[in-house]
Amino acid sequence: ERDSFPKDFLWGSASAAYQVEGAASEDGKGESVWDRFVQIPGKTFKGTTGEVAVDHYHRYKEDVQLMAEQGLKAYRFSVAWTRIIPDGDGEVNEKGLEFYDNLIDELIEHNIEPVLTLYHWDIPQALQDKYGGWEGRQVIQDFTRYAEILFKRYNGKVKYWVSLNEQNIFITLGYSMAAHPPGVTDTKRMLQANHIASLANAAVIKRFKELDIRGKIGPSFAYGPTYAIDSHPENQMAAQNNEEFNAHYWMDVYVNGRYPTVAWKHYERLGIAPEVEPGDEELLKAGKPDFMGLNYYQTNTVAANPLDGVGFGKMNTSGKKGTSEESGTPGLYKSTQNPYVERTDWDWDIDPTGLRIAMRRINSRYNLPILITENGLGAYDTLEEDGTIHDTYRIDFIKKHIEAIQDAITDGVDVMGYCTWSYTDLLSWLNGYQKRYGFVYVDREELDEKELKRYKKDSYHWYKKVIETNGEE
Ligand code: BGP
Repeated sequence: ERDSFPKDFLWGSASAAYQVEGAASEDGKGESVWDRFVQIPGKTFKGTTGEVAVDHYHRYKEDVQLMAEQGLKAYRFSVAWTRIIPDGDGEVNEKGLEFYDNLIDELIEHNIEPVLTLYHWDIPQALQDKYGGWEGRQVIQDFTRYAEILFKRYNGKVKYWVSLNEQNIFITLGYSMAAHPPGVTDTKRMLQANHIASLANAAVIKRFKELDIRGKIGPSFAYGPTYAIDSHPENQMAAQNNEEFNAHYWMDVYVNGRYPTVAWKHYERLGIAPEVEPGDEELLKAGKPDFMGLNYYQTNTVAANPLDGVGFGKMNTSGKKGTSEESGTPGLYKSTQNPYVERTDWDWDIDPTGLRIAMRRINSRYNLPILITENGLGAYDTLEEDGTIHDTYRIDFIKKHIEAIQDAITDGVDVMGYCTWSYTDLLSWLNGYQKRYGFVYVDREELDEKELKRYKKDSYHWYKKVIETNGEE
């Protein structure tokens, strides 16, 4: 017998500005690092960009209408910094704010709780040029100023705020595989940029408290538990390493304001630990989040990796099963294939139990409520002639993950809500538009006429029932 979901559970869904909005240079919007990065040949799948995306900027009313009809309780979206302050630190662009005023009002009018993400990877290009973006300490002030504008404007309207989305992903992919902007491969710079991003994260949370904003704030962290391939002690050690270096290294800082000892000593030994200045630790400690936002997609399975072993390997961004390569950190761990789970066409392990484990670990190590800010299945969908999409695989995926959440609730974990990734189909940063996540199908074939017609998938109707029955469907 499982416990029921709390009465006020937030059944939601999510998106991010660059992935849905389009209107990349409309109404005074400035250029972000992603607007620039996608222009570099070979960086994204077949050169896809978010210039038009799914045109949410012009169709937000239609999209909110679909949400309302479905009974959605919460919608997580991000604000594009470059709409609000086009060059990052200069004039405020009223036109950009108006878009979010309208979106938020529309949501509230339809009883949908807005969940606002301050930063989903699109730092202004001007700040990248000026001081290296996340590598410049000035970003702490500039990001706080931007956040403060939104805090004050939407105080009382928006009750749930996400500070940084997946700091671990935008930093590691940006500085260790050159896969995200700024397209660098340099571990020392990565750790330094990361430290500054942590300070910026803490600074906005601290400001939120000082301003006494009515609501809750926390980061969204990409976490999937690590398994060892078997019980060999060295493989167990590899799994422990992966947890320390890829999870505690961030979450410990968010919650306790300090780096985990093992990873810190390791980086110090290599001479690449970040430069901590006086006052940093105090700031980190002052920025404790109200909840942990959890983005969960998959678990990792690892084995020991010798000092001359594999480094970063190729990711599968083509959607051709089995094309990802082994990857790891020499001396610490390397990825291996879990023989017990199925994988998606992009080689992501499908593992609902991993979500329950993730939630229990966060609960016992950090003792914070959890808001699941992303979870979903990227897949190929087929639009039938009659306008239906039979995505039973997605229903199956989400259903099992909801059960895992209910198990975690039964275990005693405090969960505020569940946002699926994503609401409509949208741009997958590196995988183009063919990797679909939405409840709502967007037909990009008709891009020429800028039709971008929306169709309800089977999962749309199914999730409606989940919401109606508070998760008992
Ligand atoms: C998360 C991001 C999202 C989204 C999702 C799916 O890391 O926060 O923005 O993109 O992953 O990933 P992908 O698009 O690579 O399939």
